[in-house]
Amino acid sequence: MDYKLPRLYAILDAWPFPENQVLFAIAEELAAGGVSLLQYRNKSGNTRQMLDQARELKRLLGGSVKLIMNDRADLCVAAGLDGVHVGQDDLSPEGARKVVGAKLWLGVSTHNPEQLGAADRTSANYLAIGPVFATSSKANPDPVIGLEGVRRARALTRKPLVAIGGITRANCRSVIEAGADAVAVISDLVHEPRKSAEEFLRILR
Ligand code: 3NM
Repeated sequence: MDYKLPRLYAILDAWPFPENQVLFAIAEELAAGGVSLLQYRNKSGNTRQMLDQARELKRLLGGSVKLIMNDRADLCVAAGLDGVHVGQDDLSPEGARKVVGAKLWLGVSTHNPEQLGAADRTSANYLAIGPVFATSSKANPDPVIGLEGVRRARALTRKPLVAIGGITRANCRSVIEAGADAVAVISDLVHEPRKSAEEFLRILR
């Protein structure tokens, strides 16, 4: 299995889009714009809704886009997605690994050097660090780490490093230059998904 990350890691956050139609249209636009790694994130849906939405994403995009389930290793397996991403309050990385098995992708969110160091010692395939900049897409975000935080994280791990939080087309290049392998983005992709994805990928080429 190849764990090389594309520069752009799109996150599809379900809560602003109660209509499935809209959610799936955004996902398809992202794929049309060149997104090849997409996380499905739903902090408010019930389990059945999440399973149904994840299965539909797989049906629509499964051939061309790697699909990662946020938080829920069980739903990752049930929907046949490509991996799971866990945070500090979810199943532990090794707990999630037991559920998804050796072959699927496992990502772990971290917010400071201690968490990053601990996650580096797990079987995670990539690590996320953030928030790099201020974000309004997450409830109760951890303190902003800035580009300096990305540089510190880079020095602490050889695993692929994803930076997240407040990343836009305007600042993404500085984040990669600080040592991140990829940027994960919610809000700066959502309004014109195809055009924004194309622009991110052009800037980060
Ligand atoms: N996790 P936007 S910041 C989902 O710090 C998430 O781990 C973060 O959204 C972390 O691109 C964040 O709109 C929100 O800022 C990212």
